[in-house]
Amino acid sequence: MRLVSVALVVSAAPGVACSRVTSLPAARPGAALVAKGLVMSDGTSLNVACTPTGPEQCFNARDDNCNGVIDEGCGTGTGVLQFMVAWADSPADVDLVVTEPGGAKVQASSREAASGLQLEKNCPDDGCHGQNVENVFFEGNEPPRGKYVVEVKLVDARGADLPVLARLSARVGNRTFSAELRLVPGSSSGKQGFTFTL
Ligand SMILES: [Ca+2]
Ligand SMILES: [Ca+2]
Repeated sequence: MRLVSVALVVSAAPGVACSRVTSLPAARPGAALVAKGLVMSDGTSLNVACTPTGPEQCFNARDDNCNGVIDEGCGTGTGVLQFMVAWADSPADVDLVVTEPGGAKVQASSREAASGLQLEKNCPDDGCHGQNVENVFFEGNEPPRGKYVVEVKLVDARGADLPVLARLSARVGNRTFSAELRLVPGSSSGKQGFTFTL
């Protein structure tokens, strides 16, 4: 009862411009987007619990501050869908390949799909200065619905220590999740990732 009476006093106080509030704030873009039927590749576990570790760090494919955005403030494109792999300063050639519901693949050899899903960078060949990341994101608010396949491939170890350690993160709507990958050459261990339905 006491809390209620305090609230009434505040709202009736002179100078409080209640009339300025004309509508409720809009929901964050992508609030309704949820990854359903998430399946990881064998031997890879998914981390869905975000633990804040401090300010956002760049080029680590981690939502360090747990605000639902991966590597924000780093000049990295983001949107209601974002997939990012980071493998530090390894010389290895690692590729991120995202197949969207219509079957179009976004990857180093075809960096943009008709939907607007796009790959930002091909590392290490684009000159990544020891901060290898590849980032695929969707800029609008209505990505194609259906099944997505997100794969990380070790294309060529190029003399790197094995396994190549990489982190794959995803943002779907307002949630992020991630997985630690250990990539070694070979048909199954050289390709890891997940599928989900939007
Ligand atoms: Ca963040
Ligand atoms: Ca980060």
